[in-house]
Amino acid sequence: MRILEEIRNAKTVGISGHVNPDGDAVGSAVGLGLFIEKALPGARVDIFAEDFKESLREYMPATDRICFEPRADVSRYDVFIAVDTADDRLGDVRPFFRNAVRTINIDHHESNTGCAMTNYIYPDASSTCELVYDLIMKETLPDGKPAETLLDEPIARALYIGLITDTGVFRYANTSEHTMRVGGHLLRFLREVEPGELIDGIFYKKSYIQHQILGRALLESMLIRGGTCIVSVIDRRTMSFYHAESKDMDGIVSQLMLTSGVHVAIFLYEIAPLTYKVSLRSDGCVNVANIAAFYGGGGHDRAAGCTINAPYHDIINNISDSIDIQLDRIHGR
Ligand SMILES: [Mn+2]
Repeated sequence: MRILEEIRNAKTVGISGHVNPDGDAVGSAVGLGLFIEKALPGARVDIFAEDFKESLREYMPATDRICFEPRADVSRYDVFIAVDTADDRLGDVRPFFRNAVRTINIDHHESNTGCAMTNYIYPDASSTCELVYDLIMKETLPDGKPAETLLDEPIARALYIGLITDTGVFRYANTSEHTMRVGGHLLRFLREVEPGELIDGIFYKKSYIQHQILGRALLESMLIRGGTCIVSVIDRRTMSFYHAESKDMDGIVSQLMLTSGVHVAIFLYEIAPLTYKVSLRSDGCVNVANIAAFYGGGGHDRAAGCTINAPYHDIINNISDSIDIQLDRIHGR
């Protein structure tokens, strides 16, 4: 796909990532939006996002350009671009996508089969931001110059944030040689903030509440399946005791996964009575995306999630069974 060809005559362009947006969803929307704005100065570009976490707001460039509510003054976009998701998780702006004259979908989720007229979906990419970078790099501007010349601090920072978010700061298996090259190139443009501060601020810093609830989750965790699987559950009472909200639960499953000997981590927290948000991590021996998909969720081979309505022991038993079935299949039992 050539992005500028796709949107050449557009007067209005809308872009949105998924609901409950992370650094890659916002970064890819902002990075692509700022790029299109520079490449097509005549076009109106609306970048949409749901509200996102404070630390991301602090470091994400051009947050004043983001519409946090759907707008009423455009009834039909010439082009609407869904990034880092299919249209099913666009939330309030989904009608804009469905109604648009042209639709484009840019994503790296394996579960996404392409929901737009033009799809640019590569599950091998670390992040949607990596894909946006690739699209920019292969583009030529109307005056014949490479579009690369439009890369600037805000575009690079937005894309870099997506890269560090989805690769866990270049740690996860989705980090390829290409990802590092992209990161290296983007790094050249970062001026407003030190890369180390950006990574600490977005990735490692936690609020006191977050540290407390993380500590509680670690304390209450259990090893199952002979120590190969770790499980932890936080119920609503515990959450309210620490004044913790859903957003404070981020990163707990990854910390559980850092336990020696563990191949799979399962973290549950209760979002409504007997309704649990389930996060799954794996070192690759089990495909947790399949398990999450079975319960109507999604994600990647090694990191996935779903929401399940059942007592938590049932959830853990069922997921543990699914893990056994997968392992048996691998070992040909
Ligand atoms: Mn992503």
